[in-house]
This record gives sequence, structure tokens and C-alpha cells, in this order.
Amino acid sequence: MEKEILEKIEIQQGDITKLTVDAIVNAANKTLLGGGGVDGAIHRAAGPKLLEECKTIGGCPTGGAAITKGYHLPAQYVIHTVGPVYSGSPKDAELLAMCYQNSLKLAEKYGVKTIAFPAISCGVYGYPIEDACKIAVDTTCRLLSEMESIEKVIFILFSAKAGNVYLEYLKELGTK
Ligand code: AR6
Repeated sequence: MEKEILEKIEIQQGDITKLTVDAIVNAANKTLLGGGGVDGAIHRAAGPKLLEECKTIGGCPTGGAAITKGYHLPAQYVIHTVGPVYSGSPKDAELLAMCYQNSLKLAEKYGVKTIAFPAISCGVYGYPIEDACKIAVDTTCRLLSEMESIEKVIFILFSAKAGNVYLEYLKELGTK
């Protein structure tokens, strides 16, 4: 993997709603009308205007992405994407990769330079973190090599354990 691409990737542990970046990504559901997990945290921190704007979008298919303002969040934008519910079929990986791809494409379109992702599908939707991490990092690296404008991608994990999965994978890529 090219060093310049890997240098744009950062791993953090913590709460995505606290990050001062141009855009944070929300692991939403198809209704885009809020829920638990990171979705609930983002809606709580952004305030009720986020839900009002989400209602005007009219939902989003699995693998798709939609953008709103960040309202009370430190981030200017929220990119809402809908991860697959893990089923063990090859389609899961395809749909999860689409989440990262469509989110990054939307970010580029809106001039986003810094963006943070949670571990999409790795909570309620049950995606194993080791598999999801590879899809997240590989898809992001591929997209970053085609895009000039995005300067930093943060993967922010709630647990130290999940953070280590990402760090180990990046270490592996760095030596390839
Ligand atoms: N900051 C960073 N990561 C977080 C935060 C946070 N504040 N809160 C949770 N996580 P999940 P999914 C991590 O369940 O699996 C919602 O109800 C969490 O530890 O939020 O894509 C939606 O409305 C996990 O690793 O999202 C959908 O119905 C990761 O974020 C459904 O859940 C994703 O967990 C989507 O499920």
C-alpha cells in the first residue's frame, strides 16, 4: 500500500459526536429517522433539526448515503449511510464497501477535507469487526487513491479492542 495514502488514515478511540471534522458518518437505518447506537448519539448531539432535515430525504437504501448539516455538532456535515444487517452472505461485503464508497464520494462532492467513520454495521447489525475493518480500510484506500481533495480519514472506534483490530490491519498493510 502506498505510504501517502496510509498517512491520510488515522485511528482513534472515543465518541464520534465530539470530533471537529468537516463530516462525520452516521451508521443509520433505511428510514434515516434515527435509532440507537451511534445513530442515537449523533441525533442527540446534533439536536432536533437533524431529524427535521432527515425527514425531507425520504429514506436511503442499504449501501447508499445521504448528507445533512451537522447542526449542534462540531462537524459541519453528517453523512448518513445504511450498513447491511450481517447475514454471512457475500452480498454483505459488497454492501458494506458501498457504504464507504458512497460516503466518500458524497464527501468529495461537498468539499469535505476531513471525515470520520464509525465501525458501520459492527454494533446492532452484527458485522464481525475483523472483516468489516478490512472492507473499511481497503475501500477507503482505493477511493483515496482516486481522490485528491480528502486529506484525512479518521476511523473512530468506541472500544480499545476494536481500535486494535484497525491498528493491526494498518500495520499489516504498511509492511506490504
Ligand atoms: N462514537 C463512535 N462509535 C460509536 C458510538 C459513538 N458515539 N456509539 C456507538 N458506536 P451501531 P450498526 C459504535 O449499533 O451496527 C441504529 O439503531 C458501536 O460500538 O450504532 O450499523 C441505527 O438506527 C459499533 O462498533 O450501528 C440502525 O438501526 C458501531 O458504532 C442500526 O443501529 C456501530 O454500531 C445500525 O446498526
